[in-house]
Amino acid sequence: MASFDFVRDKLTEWNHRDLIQRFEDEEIDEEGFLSLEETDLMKLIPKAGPRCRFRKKHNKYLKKRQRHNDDMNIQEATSLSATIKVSKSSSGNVTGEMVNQEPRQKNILKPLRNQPPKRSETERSLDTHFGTLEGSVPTTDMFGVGETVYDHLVGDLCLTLPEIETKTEVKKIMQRVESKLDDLPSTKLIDFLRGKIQTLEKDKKEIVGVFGKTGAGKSFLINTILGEKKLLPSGNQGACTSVMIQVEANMTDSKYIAEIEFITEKEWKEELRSIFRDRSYEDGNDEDQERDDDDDDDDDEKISALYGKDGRGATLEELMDRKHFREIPEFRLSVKKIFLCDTAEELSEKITCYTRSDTQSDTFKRQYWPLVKCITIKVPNSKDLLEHVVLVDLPGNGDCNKSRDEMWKSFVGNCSAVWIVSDIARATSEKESWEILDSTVSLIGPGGECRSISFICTKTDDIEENQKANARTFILRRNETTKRQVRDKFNKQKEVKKHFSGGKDFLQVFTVSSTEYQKEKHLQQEETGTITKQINILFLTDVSEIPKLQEFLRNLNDRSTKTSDYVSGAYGILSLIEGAKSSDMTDSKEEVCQVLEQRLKDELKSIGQTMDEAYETFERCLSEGVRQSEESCEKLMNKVIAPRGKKGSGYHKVVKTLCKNGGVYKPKGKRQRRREINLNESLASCMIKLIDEEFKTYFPNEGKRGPIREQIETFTLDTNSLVGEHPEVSLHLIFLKTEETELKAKLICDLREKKKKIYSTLTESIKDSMLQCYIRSSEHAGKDSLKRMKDELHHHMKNNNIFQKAKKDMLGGLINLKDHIVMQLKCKLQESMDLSLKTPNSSFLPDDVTVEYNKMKMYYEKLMGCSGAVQFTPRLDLHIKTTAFESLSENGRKRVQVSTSVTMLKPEIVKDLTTHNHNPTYRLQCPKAGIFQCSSTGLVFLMEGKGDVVYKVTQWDSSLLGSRIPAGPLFSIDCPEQSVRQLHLPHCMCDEKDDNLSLAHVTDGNMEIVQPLKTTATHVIVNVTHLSLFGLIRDVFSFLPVRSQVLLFLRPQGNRHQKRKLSVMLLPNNVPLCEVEHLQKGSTFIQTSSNCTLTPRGKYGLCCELVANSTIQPKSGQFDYDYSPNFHPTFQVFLDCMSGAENIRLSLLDRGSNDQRVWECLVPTG
Ligand SMILES: Nc1nc2c(ncn2[C@@H]2O[C@H](COP(=O)(O)OP(=O)(O)OP(=O)(O)O)[C@@H](O)[C@H]2O)c(=O)[nH]1
Ligand SMILES: [Mg+2]
Repeated sequence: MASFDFVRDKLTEWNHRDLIQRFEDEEIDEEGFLSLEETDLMKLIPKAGPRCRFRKKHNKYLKKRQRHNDDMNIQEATSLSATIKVSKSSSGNVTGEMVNQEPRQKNILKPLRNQPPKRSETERSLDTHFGTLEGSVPTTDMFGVGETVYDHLVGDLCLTLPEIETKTEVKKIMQRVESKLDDLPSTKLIDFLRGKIQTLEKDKKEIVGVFGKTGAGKSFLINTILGEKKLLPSGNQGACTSVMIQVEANMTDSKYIAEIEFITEKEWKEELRSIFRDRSYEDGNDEDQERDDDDDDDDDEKISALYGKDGRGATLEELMDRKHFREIPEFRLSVKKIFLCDTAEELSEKITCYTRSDTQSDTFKRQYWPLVKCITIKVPNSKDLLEHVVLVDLPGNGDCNKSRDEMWKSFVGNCSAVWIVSDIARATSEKESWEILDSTVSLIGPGGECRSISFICTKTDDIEENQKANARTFILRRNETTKRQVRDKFNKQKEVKKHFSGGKDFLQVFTVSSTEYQKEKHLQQEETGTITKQINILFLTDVSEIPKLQEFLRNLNDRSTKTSDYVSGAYGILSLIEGAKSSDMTDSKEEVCQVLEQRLKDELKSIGQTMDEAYETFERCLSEGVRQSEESCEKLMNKVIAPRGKKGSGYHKVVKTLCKNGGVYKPKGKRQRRREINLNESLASCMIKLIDEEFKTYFPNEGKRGPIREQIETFTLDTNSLVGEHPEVSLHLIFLKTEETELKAKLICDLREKKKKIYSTLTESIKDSMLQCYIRSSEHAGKDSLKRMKDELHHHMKNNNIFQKAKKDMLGGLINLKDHIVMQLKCKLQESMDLSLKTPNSSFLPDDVTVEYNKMKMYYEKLMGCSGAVQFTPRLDLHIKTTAFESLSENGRKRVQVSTSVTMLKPEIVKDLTTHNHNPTYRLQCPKAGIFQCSSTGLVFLMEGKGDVVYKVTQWDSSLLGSRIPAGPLFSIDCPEQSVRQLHLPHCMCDEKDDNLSLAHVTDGNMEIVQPLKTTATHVIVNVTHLSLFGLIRDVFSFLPVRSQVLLFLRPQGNRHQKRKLSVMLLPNNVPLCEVEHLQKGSTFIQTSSNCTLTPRGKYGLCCELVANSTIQPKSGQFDYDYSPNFHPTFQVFLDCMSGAENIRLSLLDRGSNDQRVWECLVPTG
């Protein structure tokens, strides 16, 4: 009972008393209340408004509760460890005290047990390094340098989990930070931080529009790609999808969800009225009319679907009677109807009457599709393909219903990719597919954002009886021929070619058989033998390219980029918080601010110039356009209102409807052949033609980026360049860098949206200028009304400077675009500079976020790849800022104090000393005393003053080594200024407690063994007095696993028929990448998540998927664990370049452990 009270209290407190009964009916007690999920909320609170309000309060409450639990843990843990420490120091024996702490310990463990049972490897691994987020803070060591922390940050590259998990982990971190912000009072900085965290999640989805003639197999294709036997209703003869359906991933739980959005009651009434009006034309109420039979079919289909026989002869009022909509109260209430199901089949059945028109059904069952605006289907377990992608089944060619038509156009204009589906037997002969392309090209091209078009030829399995004996050969041959024919035909489409540059991958042709694929998949699930499986897969990829379409979606989904964007933004936010705490370097801040403000000004000037050039170019084209349009305006108009072949009188209705509808006549029905008649577009066509070429140059969707986008991409305040000189504000600079990146990405999206609007300005402006005249014209009735309408239109068009105005409006759009880009860069970056560099130290900052910062930084570096890492300063515990040591100088002993933060620097490669048969020589310019790390080799130098460190990798001398073996490269190091005080050499051991590791110091042909000062998780540290050759060695060979890397190099394709060669190298993690790259000149290094853990002298195998004809040699290779100067590939993969796969999936299998997968990644080979 008490737990229902809790629910009642909460609902009352949150002003949701009306829900109490509903919650009680569903028997939601306290536990249920606390674990409510989105799908439950949809069921419990169907209306979006109250649901949103409830969700907000519910989330806030859960966060608060979670935080409270965490804080309790921290308090408990802190007090426990404090007690243990005290007892340890006083008695030297902790046992007795620990026993007394038992009840406390239980208290700590309890909430922890309530956490999700399965914590990821990454999280566990991070926790061992940093302590859990529940409170432990990184410790510093006896030097006060805090190596423990930074070494993990810089060196822990052995995490092998995919980026997908990273996002979940970093989201959790940011939720925690957000909840820390929740309780703080509102200040400019706090509000800014809150806003930033919220916008991290915002993500624009990529839309794939699936077009095609009815019956082509679109719905079945979508089902097959998603691995669902039945999801979108498909199949029956005579039944077809009649509404737009968007399919996306259900990211929250395992339910199949459908959200049905209806048109409004008013809109349906309007549609019925228009059907009635059309019928009255038929009855001869007006002087002249022409009626297309197809219109009647479509209208009748809608009426009989919804009303059955009752619809015949009924009046408008009767049809609007609410009794017809009793089963769908959501329609009347203008809310979405939601279905939640456990299986796809169940959902499919439920939504059929909302999606399909079934003309062949014998018995009447009310169908509601005429009332549906759009359906959204959410599919569980489809993150891989659909997390950032939406597939939209787009039947027909727009709609006569205004709101549906607007939605249809908006989908089409937002498509990143267009799929045109057609039956393979008619792919080139059938007009429909090509007409779809023709009629949508300006919407998807200059007026949209389509980057690729795919022709998908379905039903490849569908063959004649006499071809069955040689089915496979016939199918393969027909696939090939059709692909060629489609490409040839596409290349002849002038209109399409005009709008796209048509790069290499712009048009793709796929041949698929959904039926065969489903059959084979089903078979595979039943078969267990691997041999059968392989044969089937081969068969499938040849005959049905469904896997290629899945790969297409996977690439578009691009989860890793989205994760990187999220992590980069989150890292910036945490850097700002961390940076805001340290306020005592006002001089530096001021200096940096001045430099950045000047750079911002210069960069903006150059963007402004490019935009002005664009303006001038369009000005010229449009002026010519106005001249030509004014000359030929009558012709342009007559093309639409008096077309050849149409009888003047018979065309009366079209012109009248067109005037009533703002210049547009949309034929009714779903038939793809019916093209919209648009007078505004026709009037603008002359101007559009003249700007088309320039528009493609300045705002291309694919291929080149265009000058404006290039300017945005190259814009930079170059904050990295200031880190060396001002390391104390490096956090502020990191924040500014991530802000800049984020803003640029946003501006590129804005550019895309705004260019679509600019393109439609000409037509829109003309529509605007003609609007009053359309209304007047539509009022003409009776005898000669068509002539009077035409005269009215002609007269208005000639006397109102409509073309001049269109030109002005379009140029206005360009000015607006320039202002937007310049102002956004100026204001947003200035705001970021003010917040990070000009805000006085704030006491209102969340509790310490150092742990979160360090974790995020690690993710950031891991995702961005080490070789491309920007200079950075790992953040140590804020309380420890400097470390001191004694230095001997000319003036005697001197105490030197350096910052504990490590500055990552990119070394310069000394060209004179690096010829092609020599290893690279690096020079690291350390500007002052401090700790500096080389981003290429991982070496760390503690400098007692300014100095250039010059170093290279050299060959081990086996006669000096004797029985010892190298455990790292041998570095020859020099520093003319003699200012290196300490050297940290990177190792690759998984366990730093391995005491077989020591350091060899080679001078003048003698090798001295130096015992390390300390070994951290990633480095071996030694004090140095003089420099020469240094390298890590081991006393005995060890078979313990080591942190390793898989490096990939692709040798470019010589000619089209040659196979490409991918070299796969297995190396210890402390071999510098540049050394290997240097030896692999002529090949391209492919950056992937290369880290893994391998066993020295272990046997491994390589597996290559997603490309049909690849060969790998050898079948098994050994991980050598050596540091000889020549690094040879362990495996070579010969790729068939004709197979067309853009990505391949590589996996490394441990032969000694049942072929367990120890590393895998998706490799782009395009
Ligand atoms: N043999 C064969 N039949 C297929 C294949 N794909 C689809 N079909 C059949 O083609 C018919 C139409 O498929 P749908 O997926 O409903 O077609 P659609 O393009 O969605 O049609 P509309 O909804 O009317 O626009 C169904 O009977 C399917 O079973 C295929 O690859 N092979
Ligand atoms: Mg369909």
